[in-house]
Amino acid sequence: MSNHQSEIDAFMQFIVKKNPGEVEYHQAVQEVAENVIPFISDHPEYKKTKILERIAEPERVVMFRVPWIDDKGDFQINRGFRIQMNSAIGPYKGGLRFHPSVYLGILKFLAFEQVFKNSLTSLPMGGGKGGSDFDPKGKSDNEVMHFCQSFMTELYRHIGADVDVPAGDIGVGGREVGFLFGQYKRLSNEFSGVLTGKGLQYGGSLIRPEATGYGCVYFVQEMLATRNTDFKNKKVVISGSGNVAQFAAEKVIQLGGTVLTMSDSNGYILDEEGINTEKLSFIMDLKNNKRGRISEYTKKYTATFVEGKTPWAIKCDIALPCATQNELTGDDAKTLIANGCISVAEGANMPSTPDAVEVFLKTGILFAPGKASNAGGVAVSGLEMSQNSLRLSWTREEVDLRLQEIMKNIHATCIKYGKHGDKINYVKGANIGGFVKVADAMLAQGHV
Ligand code: NDP
Ligand code: 2IT
Repeated sequence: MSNHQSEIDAFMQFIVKKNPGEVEYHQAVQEVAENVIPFISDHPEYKKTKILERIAEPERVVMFRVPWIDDKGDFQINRGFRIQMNSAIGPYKGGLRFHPSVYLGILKFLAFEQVFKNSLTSLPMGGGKGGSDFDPKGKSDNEVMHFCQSFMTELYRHIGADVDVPAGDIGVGGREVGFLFGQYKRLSNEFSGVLTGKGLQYGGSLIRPEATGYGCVYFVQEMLATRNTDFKNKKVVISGSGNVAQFAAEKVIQLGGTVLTMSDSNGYILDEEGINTEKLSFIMDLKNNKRGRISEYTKKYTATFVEGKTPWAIKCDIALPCATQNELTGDDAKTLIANGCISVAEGANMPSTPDAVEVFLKTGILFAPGKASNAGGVAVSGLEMSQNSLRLSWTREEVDLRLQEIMKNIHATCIKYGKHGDKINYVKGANIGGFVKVADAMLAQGHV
């Protein structure tokens, strides 16, 4: 146990009391506090000015009613949110999540993580997150559009290209960003880079759809290189089948790995032969256009569908959780290790429970926390903002190279702050590496 434990406990009591019931938020803050509080003890300037306490209090939280009418003509009311967490190093930046589980605690955890993640990218972006308890599943395009228009009718007054720049997350992809952008433009009479993840025809960046998944795999490449190995012939287990999972799978296949599984909230498919490029395009069409279920894969290809389970019991070399928070437990972590897994990188935000993280850190496998390994998405969002400001579009190759460079730099930052002897604690490295820049900016800006 760290000799700072009583300080960490006291800090967490303060956080729990101030944010009652927001368990995911407590979890995200605790993980950072465990690394940052011992670090702060050697930096009295951060302690005296209560930087961590300030970082854990959102600068602003907006909550609003989102009324809309469904295809049957019935009234629907959802709740909308935007958490403007920290603007010390740039405009608030972070995605929007549309999922029935959304409430303040989930968005505050995501906004808090985003502050550190965005800092790690080395681009000038503060942290934010938003969304709604709206469930896009089973809704028509028309209903999704009406919802997005109503959501933006309130949100537009709180955002702006130099103020707060939302993007996608769970349940928010190209279709939703398009509807949101259209409504922002109508209301503000302005065509600006106010959202990222836009379509290529209206200011989007090449490689933004691929960026989170590709970035995650680039990060694993860096970690594997520290052990003189790579993706060739590695068995890879992936959860999720949305944006992040799809492009993580694509990059793994390109690098010679074998993708054994993908999943959705109903269960996972196991394809012992490996999901190849052709099979992956079937999944992309199934998920992005037909909006079907992953179980439908077994109608077309030889594979097993395992209902109601996550894929962590499948023997693999590398695991990439790319679905949602707390999808990989301590027991799953033990199973992965027992099966010989050498690396786990989080494509999702906080997919590993604290118990799982503890197992990974104890056994010393190559474990990358989401704020480092999934930062590629927001990094290319930052590049989309730059291109919008310049009124230019960079080529695929140029954006991809910049993304690779950024993931390498994040890996180097994790080493700088997380190396102990021949071991690298990427969790500590990412937390402290992300903290320092934000803390120094806050110090410089005075009592804000
Ligand atoms: P998508 O909506 O495209 O896909 C989400 C996937 O996760 C779907 O397969 C979905 O299944 C599954 N999923 C969602 N919720 C649950 C749940 N409660 N239990 C089990 N499975 C679930 O989202 P993304 O791919 O964009 O996001 C995935 C993760 O990556 C999230 O944690 C997100 O915060 C994170 N992330 C995303 C970034 C981005 O650029 N998009 C950037 C960085 C992180 P189903 O269809 O059944 O709901
Ligand atoms: O969690 C994340 O980093 C995202 N959902 C992407 C945010 C963004 O602004 O691109």
